[in-house]
Amino acid sequence: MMDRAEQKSLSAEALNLDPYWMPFTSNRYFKRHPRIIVAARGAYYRTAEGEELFDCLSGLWCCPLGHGHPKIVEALRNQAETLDYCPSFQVGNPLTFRLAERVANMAPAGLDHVFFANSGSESVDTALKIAIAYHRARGDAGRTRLIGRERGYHGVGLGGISVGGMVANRKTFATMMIPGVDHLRHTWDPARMAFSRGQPAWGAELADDLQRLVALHDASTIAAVIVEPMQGSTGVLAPPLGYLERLREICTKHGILLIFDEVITGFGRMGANFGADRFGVVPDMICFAKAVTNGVIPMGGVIASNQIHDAFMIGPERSVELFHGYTYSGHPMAAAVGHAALDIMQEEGLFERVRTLEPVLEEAIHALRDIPGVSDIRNIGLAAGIDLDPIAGQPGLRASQVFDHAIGEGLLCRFTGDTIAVGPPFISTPDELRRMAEGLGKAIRAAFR
Ligand code: PXG
Repeated sequence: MMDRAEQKSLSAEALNLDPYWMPFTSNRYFKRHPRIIVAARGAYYRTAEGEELFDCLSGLWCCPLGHGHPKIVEALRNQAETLDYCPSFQVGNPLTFRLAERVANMAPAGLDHVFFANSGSESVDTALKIAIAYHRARGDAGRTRLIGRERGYHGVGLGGISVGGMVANRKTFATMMIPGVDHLRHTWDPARMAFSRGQPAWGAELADDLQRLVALHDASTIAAVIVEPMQGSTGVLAPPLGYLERLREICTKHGILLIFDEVITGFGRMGANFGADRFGVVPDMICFAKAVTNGVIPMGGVIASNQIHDAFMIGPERSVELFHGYTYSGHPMAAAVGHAALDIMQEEGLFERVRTLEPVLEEAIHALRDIPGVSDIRNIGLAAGIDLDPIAGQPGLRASQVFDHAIGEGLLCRFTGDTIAVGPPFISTPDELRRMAEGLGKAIRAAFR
């Protein structure tokens, strides 16, 4: 860890903040009120001012094993010395083959093929392209329509925003959207499911939206449906009981591919390998990213069913089966970190730990329900969302005030709109989860004072 003088040299006053155009950030506000993180260990960040902040969202859902894990540091160092890069086009390295095997082994039976990308957005665009190309490879090129869901987040690629359902990410780019996309309704209905613990009992029938789209367009025009098994970015919406099962049923009946975007739910967040395992529904493709490398080196990918993969393995042997891939697909540094991360998850029994922490988080977070201004609280796996009454005419301001107050409570939390989301590291202790919830409670009270 760095000493004080070194730390000060990284403080906001010592930096020119202007050149860096920050992503998904209010740049002008930030640069007048900068927050600089200089170090991280375990479940805590350290700011330039020396504050320790609990990592309430595991980075951006991507660092469930905590920061600075010695096994990951070692894997990085060794890999940088052994093979820092190698192309994945027409050559390969052993680590990436082994990681594909490992990821496929963790996925539900029948999903045995892994295509690597470098982010969630790339994994989504990859899955959508595979879906379209799959039908075409089978002589069913008329299946081009894609179906997403309101409030869905599938990254910021042009495919991802097209099937996504976040209005702010879509409205400016309307002319760039891919054509032929429909959306299912989102699954949140406060009148029927406010303050749900786990999966809401009502809402399976919302999946019948898909049946209506089939009736409208005919199944022969529909390539795929993409949903997050648990909607993360929109504020942690668990799937209603029976909903994913119903989607699966309709997709199977009509030859439509079902894609689960498991960029957040993959690798343990739901207390199982994938949301597919937790919810007992097997999709045709799974998108993953984030936790697979504990967020240390970017990596993402798509796990495809054997049926999808095998449909491409036709034509001359020397032909390229899928014209798609990235310079950094299957990057050996990412693969090395991926192995280390999966080792840690297994050795430290972290998915079981998530299952024991889930009721602790549930109790602690639902204890905030009577705070004036809290309109809903939901939780599933090691994740929870808290909705706050907005300030009239200024959406997002209330939650951003809570964010500021939470820093004073030693918490780095995440807000989107007027929702606070938490997805703490799997290595958190029950006490840390309780302290997090209490601190959030204080920050919410302060914002409504
Ligand atoms: N799919 C899902 C389900 C995601 O949650 C992406 C795709 C895109 O991943 P990349 O790696 O391209 O960012 C995501 C990303 C939040 C938050 O606060 C969520 C994400 C990213 C940043 C913040 O909930 N999810």
